[in-house]
Amino acid sequence: MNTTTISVLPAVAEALAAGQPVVALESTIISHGMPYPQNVEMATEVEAIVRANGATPATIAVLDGVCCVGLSPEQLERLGTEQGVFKATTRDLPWLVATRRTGATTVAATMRVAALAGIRVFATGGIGGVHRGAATTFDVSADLTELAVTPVAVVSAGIKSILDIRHTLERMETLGVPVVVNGSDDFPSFYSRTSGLPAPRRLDGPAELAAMLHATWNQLGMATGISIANPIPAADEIPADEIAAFIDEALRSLDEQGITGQDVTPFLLKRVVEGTGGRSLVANLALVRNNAATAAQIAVEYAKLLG
Ligand code: PSU
Ligand code: MN
Repeated sequence: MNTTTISVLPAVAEALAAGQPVVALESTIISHGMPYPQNVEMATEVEAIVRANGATPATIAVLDGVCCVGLSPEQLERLGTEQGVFKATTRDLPWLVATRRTGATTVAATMRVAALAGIRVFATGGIGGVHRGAATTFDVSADLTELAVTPVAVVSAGIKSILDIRHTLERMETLGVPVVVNGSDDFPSFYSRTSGLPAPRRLDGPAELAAMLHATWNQLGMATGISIANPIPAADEIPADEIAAFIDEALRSLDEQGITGQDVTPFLLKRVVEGTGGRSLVANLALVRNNAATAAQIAVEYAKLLG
């Protein structure tokens, strides 16, 4: 790998070389998923939580055409404040690298770069999925197709109900992506611990989850990603029926304003934060913290199985 294409922060490279646990973190959530300054505070705090749980954090972004694995505080600030940072999914990586541009990576692109660097565990807030109305718009996140082909375990709080959760789960089944819920029989819907849909499979705690990572890649030789849904802590949850009205309002203004393509998810996230007067942002921050801790604990247990 040409060093001008991918740059791994020394602390991350050392941990990887020593077989120590590393957790990847995405950057679309910083540049396009939350307002400033909460986005930069969140990114900084989440790295500290990963460390406190025994792993090394590696926030991923493309900066001036270089795929960066692990960022400095200045680089995090830049992603949280700079205008014109592209939202980068997998198909955008070659263009950003070739033109030396700057992009914040989605779950899909973060998985791809994490895998290039040898990182197997990744924490985020929510993954993308099948959008409501996808039968006519064809709008299905590349996060799902990336999960099918890239061996990284993604810890999220499930899928926001701005998406079609039932059809997202169907799609992941078709793509052969293992989906497991941590500690619950219900599939969570980001702000809520439930979605009205059952967990496809359930495991309880980091050791059991790490055993499934090991089974997937090391025992069965599968090359897929793994979707780990980690329900928001009960104290932080917004019940599904309370958030539903705000999500419906966001979807209505999406239609009215004719927003399509890559702008859909950032637009909806912003509208829900505005609609709830910031309450959804508080829940969002809480679930990201929770996912970072769980992901670090899984990475620690998985490293033991490999060591
Ligand atoms: N869902 C959230 N918050 C987010 C995202 C999704 O609750 O910030 C971001 C993630 O980076 C995810 C991306 O990978 O949006 C999906 O975008 P799209 O639907 O355009 O694939
Ligand atoms: Mn889309």
